[in-house]
Amino acid sequence: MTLLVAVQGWDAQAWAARFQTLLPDVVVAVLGDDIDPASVRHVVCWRHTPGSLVQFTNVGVIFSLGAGVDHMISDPALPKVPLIRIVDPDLTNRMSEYVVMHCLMHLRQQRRYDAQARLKLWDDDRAQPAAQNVRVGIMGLGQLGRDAARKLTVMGFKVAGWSRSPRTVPELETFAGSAELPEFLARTDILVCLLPLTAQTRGILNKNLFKGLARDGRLGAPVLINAGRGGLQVESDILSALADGTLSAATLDVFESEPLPASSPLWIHPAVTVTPHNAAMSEPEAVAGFIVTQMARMAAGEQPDGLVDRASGY
Ligand code: NDP
Ligand code: OXD
Repeated sequence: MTLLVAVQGWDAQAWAARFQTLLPDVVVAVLGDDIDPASVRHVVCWRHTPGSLVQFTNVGVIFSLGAGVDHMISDPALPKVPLIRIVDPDLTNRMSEYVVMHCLMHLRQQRRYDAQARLKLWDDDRAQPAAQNVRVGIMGLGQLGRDAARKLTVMGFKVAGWSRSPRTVPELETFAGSAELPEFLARTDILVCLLPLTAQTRGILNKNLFKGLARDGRLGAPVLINAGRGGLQVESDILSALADGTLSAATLDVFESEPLPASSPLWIHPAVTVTPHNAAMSEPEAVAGFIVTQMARMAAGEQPDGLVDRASGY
């Protein structure tokens, strides 16, 4: 029985070594190794080349090495077997650190003070709003969105969340579906996007949506933080919204094209913070452990965590 590592952009050998340590009795191979395709029962993948898994006709389950599964579902030739994604506290905590940090950076105007420091400029005359007067709206109330919401609430922000289906989350104002999106946006000063990329969400962060954000907030104009997927955002609309004051700033971890091309104006825009799609990196220790646990559960006939609903695309 073989576990196959099919990854692009990450160190496949390092992942294979980690799985081999945890599964000493299993053959662990990397896509491209000289193996019998019929021996492959488990595949772990991250941005594999579409079509490259069709040869593994005995595969029983495919794991994403991340929380997102758009990189797998976009492959029309993906074997029709259960898909499992990462639902792990290590990854969740990393994302919440990112979201809380960037909400605080915008609240406390840290980019402005960085720029002032480079000029040795001592200017403390701008008002500092309190977190309790700033409304954060989180798009996506899944594993990541709910944890970020809880931690932002602890920091004092007024937090609300938006999801596809109605969700009840203790101490959180919630909105659902396209009918309640306008009301959610109208009460939001910092928009945090933690949505999956699906046919329904592609391009959702566009100029019409930005125009619906609160115009009476304490940050001057609304702020966008996107750590979901680049395909959710229309980058030309973000740039024009920053230019005409519809948005005051953006923090972007994900991009329409990754790595972000050197020609993108986002790199050097003074109101944009760019991070290289590592808001919540998959840490091999934690993620491989999660996958091995799910393999054991499935072998025992139990329901695994992180089962993906192919129909909804996440
Ligand atoms: P979940 O599947 O747990 O949650 C997804 C949430 O999005 C759910 O609340 C779901 O609604 C909501 N949603 C989905 N489609 C729609 C829609 N059409 N309209 C409104 N809401 C919708 O995902 P996670 O929280 O675990 O992860 C979210 C995403 O974060 C991942 O898919 C991935 O793209 C991204 N990510 C990015 C990382 C990075 O480093 N930048 C790291 C990890 C993840 P409902 O509750 O009704 O189902
Ligand atoms: C993920 C990611 O989906 O890192 O986990 O983007």
